[in-house]
Amino acid sequence: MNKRVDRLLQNGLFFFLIATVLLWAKSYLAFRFSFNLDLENTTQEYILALTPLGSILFFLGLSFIFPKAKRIKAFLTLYFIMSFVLFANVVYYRFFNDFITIPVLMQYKNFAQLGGSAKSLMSFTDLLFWVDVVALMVWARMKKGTLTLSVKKRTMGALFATALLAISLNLNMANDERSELLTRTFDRAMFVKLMGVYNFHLYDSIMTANTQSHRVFAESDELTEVRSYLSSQKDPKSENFGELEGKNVVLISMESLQNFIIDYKVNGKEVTPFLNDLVRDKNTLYFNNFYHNTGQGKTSDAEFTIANSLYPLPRGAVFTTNAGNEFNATPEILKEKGYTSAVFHGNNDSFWNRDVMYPALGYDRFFSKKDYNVTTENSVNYGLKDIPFFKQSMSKIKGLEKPYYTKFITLTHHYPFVLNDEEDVMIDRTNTGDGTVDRYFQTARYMDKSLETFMEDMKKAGEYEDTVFVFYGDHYGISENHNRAMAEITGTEIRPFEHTQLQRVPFIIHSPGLEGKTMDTVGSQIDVKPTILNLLGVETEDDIQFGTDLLAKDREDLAILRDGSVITDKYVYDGESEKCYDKATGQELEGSECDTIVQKAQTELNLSDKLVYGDLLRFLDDEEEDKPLTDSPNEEK
Ligand code: GP9
Ligand code: MN
Repeated sequence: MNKRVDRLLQNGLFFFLIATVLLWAKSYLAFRFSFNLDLENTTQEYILALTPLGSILFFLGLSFIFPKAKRIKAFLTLYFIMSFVLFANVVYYRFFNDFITIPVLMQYKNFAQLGGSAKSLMSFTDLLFWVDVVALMVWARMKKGTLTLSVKKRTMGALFATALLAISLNLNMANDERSELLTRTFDRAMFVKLMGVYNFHLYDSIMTANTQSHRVFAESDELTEVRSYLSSQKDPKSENFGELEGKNVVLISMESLQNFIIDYKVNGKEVTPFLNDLVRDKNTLYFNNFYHNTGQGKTSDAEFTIANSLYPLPRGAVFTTNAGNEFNATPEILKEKGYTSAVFHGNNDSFWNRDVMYPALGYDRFFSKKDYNVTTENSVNYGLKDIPFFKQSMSKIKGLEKPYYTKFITLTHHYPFVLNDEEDVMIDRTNTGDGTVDRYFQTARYMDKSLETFMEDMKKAGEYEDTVFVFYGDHYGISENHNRAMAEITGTEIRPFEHTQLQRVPFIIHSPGLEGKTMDTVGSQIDVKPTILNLLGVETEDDIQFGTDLLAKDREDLAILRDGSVITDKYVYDGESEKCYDKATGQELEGSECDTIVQKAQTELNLSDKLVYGDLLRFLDDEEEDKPLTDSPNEEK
């Protein structure tokens, strides 16, 4: 008996098959329980179970390419890599509710800095992901010398044939479920649900190569295509044109702040008392139907869209993937009007590739971690706490030449929403039992306090009167993974309708003398550039931009989100579930009712992507050169 077991343990094919089954089971369990894939029917259950098999057989089978003596080592390495890919996706998903893509991986610097966040995303049970890897290594070690991965050619053929069969069966079934799966690039969850994580990475690699080649082959007539689409759209102008001409601008990126928090109370206490007063101030324009457009690039995507009025990309952060592009961003435009521009942020300058991207956007100065006094006492989580951050920024902003266009990026209200000092805790936690949600209110309260102190300091320093303050929430802070707790917080079940509505972030423009009101016009971060530039009296008619002036009367109510969701004054369409709702009642409608707006969203997102991938704005200079000289307003006579 023992001998038979022993012989089995030395059998390469047996080793291969056991490993395949282990990895298959592990992958299936991870797909099923670590990702929230919204399985709609039993066919999708079967697909999910089948989906890892083909790719596992294929990738592990690659070990046969190696010489016999090295095969076991190659096999174990491949097994380890696949396990690692799976594990990395599981951890990444816990926070980002998304899968890793190559462009995101290239931002490895960000991963290295995740520190506290990464640790809090892992648990002791994660060790289970590695039990099989260790077991196989021990097995190979014990049978070293006798265990070889040599199989008959026929067997090898059978293994690859099975792999091929499994993959094509998978593709067929996936295609029946979703016909345009491979072309709908923004829907990663759908892809993983129907094709699995491993195939997703293969697909992602091909897409990345494709993107790179886009730039090389892009031609200037593609810019004409974008232009003609934009000129076919209405570009209304507000009556407020030039109302804030010559004023300083202070943009404030409010980390992870969603709009539902305005006026929200915990145990009778307001979470954001400062913002609640500010939105009602007579000199404040407050937009309460304003959405974020961000994708995987989070804070940096919001920065990108606000500066350029272009959409961020469906994969990766445009700050990292396309920092070499030509842009026509707000700081650069304002420079021509005599503005000095600067960014203030308490984190490393390389985070999100900002040190490279800011000069490309036309910023003159970037005050980052190295310009601040950052100690363990005055930092938490990602870095310098918001209150000392604003305090220390005062002397820097006072030193800037006027008028200035500045941006302050807050940090403390970032996942996992932790405070490390009793003094910073100014409100109770909620008690949904979901730690992330419960802590969210405490860090939001802290950030609100920091904004209040900043505003007071600006007043004291005499920097208030001539300045326009623009506050925006950068992106959601609480992902779909917390729907149960959020249902408790909002008092209603979170369907795709409510989920889309939760993507609203506060957008506030405040300036002494500005005629304030609350506006329920539907808009998004893409509209910030034209809105601000119009207020400052800067013509943007010829600019290539997808947003419109939020203050224009005959403007179309519209917000297109990066996942393909669309919101108008009538409809809310959720891109992920593809469900259409009545905006006023939240009632689900026939999908076809949303067809027109879905189409428009697709066209706009595709054109914007084409523009960024192809670096099409570089052709603007050529256009300029083609114009007769007398057209140039800057011509020196
Ligand atoms: C890091 C800060 C947070 O510098 O902007 O980035 P996020 O994770 O929100 O994109
Ligand atoms: Mn952020």
